Amino acid sequence: MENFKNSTVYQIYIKSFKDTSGNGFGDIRGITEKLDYLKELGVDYVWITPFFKSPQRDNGYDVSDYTAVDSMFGTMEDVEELIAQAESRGIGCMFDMVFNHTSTEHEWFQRALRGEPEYMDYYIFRDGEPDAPPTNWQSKFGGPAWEYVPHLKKWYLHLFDVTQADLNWENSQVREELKQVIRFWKDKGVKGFRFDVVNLISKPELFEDDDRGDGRRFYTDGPHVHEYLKELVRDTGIGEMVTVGEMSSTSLENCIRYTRPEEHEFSMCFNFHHLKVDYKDGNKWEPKEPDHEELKRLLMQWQEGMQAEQGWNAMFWCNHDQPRAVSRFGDDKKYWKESAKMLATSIHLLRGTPYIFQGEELGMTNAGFKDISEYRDVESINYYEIMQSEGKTRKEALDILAARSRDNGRTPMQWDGSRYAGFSQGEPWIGIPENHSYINAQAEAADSGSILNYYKRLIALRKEYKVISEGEIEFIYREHPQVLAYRRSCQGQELVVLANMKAAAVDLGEKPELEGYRQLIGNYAGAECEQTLEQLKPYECRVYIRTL
Ligand code: TEU
Repeated sequence: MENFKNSTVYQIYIKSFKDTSGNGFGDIRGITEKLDYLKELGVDYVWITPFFKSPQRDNGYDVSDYTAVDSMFGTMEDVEELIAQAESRGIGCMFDMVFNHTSTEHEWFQRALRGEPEYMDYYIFRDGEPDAPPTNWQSKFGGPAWEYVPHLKKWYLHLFDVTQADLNWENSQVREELKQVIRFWKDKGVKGFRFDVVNLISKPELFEDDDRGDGRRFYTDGPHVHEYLKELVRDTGIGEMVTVGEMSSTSLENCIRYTRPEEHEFSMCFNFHHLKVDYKDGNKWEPKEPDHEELKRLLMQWQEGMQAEQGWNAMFWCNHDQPRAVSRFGDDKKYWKESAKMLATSIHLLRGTPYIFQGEELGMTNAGFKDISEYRDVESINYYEIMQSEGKTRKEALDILAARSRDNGRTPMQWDGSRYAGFSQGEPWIGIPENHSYINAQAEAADSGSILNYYKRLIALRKEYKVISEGEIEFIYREHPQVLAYRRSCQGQELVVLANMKAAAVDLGEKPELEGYRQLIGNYAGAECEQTLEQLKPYECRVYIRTL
């Protein structure tokens, strides 16, 4: 069995995990300090978001030197110590490779700006007049995707921030440079990699306008992407390691190719379709209530589609770009514990490798920011202006940010109930929700019914039962509008998962077939646990198992 199938990955957003220096920013030593917590939780890998040299315009996703550690996070020795300490606890480190673009402060871009042809060809420069960008594409963070450089009389492409220039993967020299980066970290003992927006690396031959300025169809899963990934994997020998690609606006067909073993690309990939069910008309800045039927339809489609072709999913609700799942798909007040546990159960027991984003295991909530001065994210700050320029009031824009901003997932890890939540001795770079008085690792470790202890159990079950990591999946109650339900089976082990995704109690309609099963885990305990088989309480989930 491939080891990534029975593994659980924990994502660390370094800036907000643990600060050991007191400057308000998390650091590498902070991660090392908390390795025992992670071991106790039971995770196999930690994916650490970028700590490489960077001007931090996009919190490290704007890298100016791929093989140097940014001094704000520590030193190379700190990184080596972290890798060694993690390994001694059986935890593998996965580093985050941001290869679609570099910071404009990267030496390559600086040399391109100086007009060195060799380095200009590292990026995507196009001729043009100062008032006519090559295409009308919008950047993902708002505004045009092209920036004019007067002294070169050329435009460069940036799908993200203006300080994140897209690399030209058509240039084999660029591909060689990036392979060197992988070899460098691999030699340090890293066990896996996450690849940022890696399905955007292959740009089209011809750059054309789009009716709505949305260039995605031209560069998403682009013409040579599979070829480039195969080459990268082959030439760096990372085929034996755990690799995960972040795939933006991708398709099922492509994700099958990115992950099926005989393609020799990645172990697994992230897609985001299920996290758009609360976008009106696909627009992140037009929130609506989550559409649970659509959520269920998408999960079923991807689970079945990937299974049919031996693809493999990375399963997740949260990351550093997303609002907190319990606030978004659950109820972070009345049914805080129940809904957090239901969300955990439903995703961890699907077919794929589960990812936990720091604090998710505590049921951390959205930030609750009320003023624009509390936000730090470049995308949020840009869209605050854009939304108002498009006619929204300040209040409306702030309400949308409160639901949608990436900063919701970036507040400091809540270690304890003290002033700065045990994250730092000094004032953190971004605010901490008041609920850290009770939503924190210390309090939850001591409470057997906590969300934290529930996660520990789920992670442990994955190691105990092969059916969780390897079982086939089949959905049941397919047409039910609010219950996600499935059966997994593997070599005589069978598992049934029932999850009520909403706050209203619900009837299943007909009794589940549970002859010979026993309950393995569930989110209602003790006296609350009296159950009729065909009814589920608000956000209730139950898992049953039998061995044939
Ligand atoms: O994110 C890719 C990405 O496109 C989204 O998650 C994006 O943040 C969101 O859709 C905007 O609405 C990756 C990283 O995870 C993110 O932090 C970086 O900002 C981005 O790439 C650029 O490197």
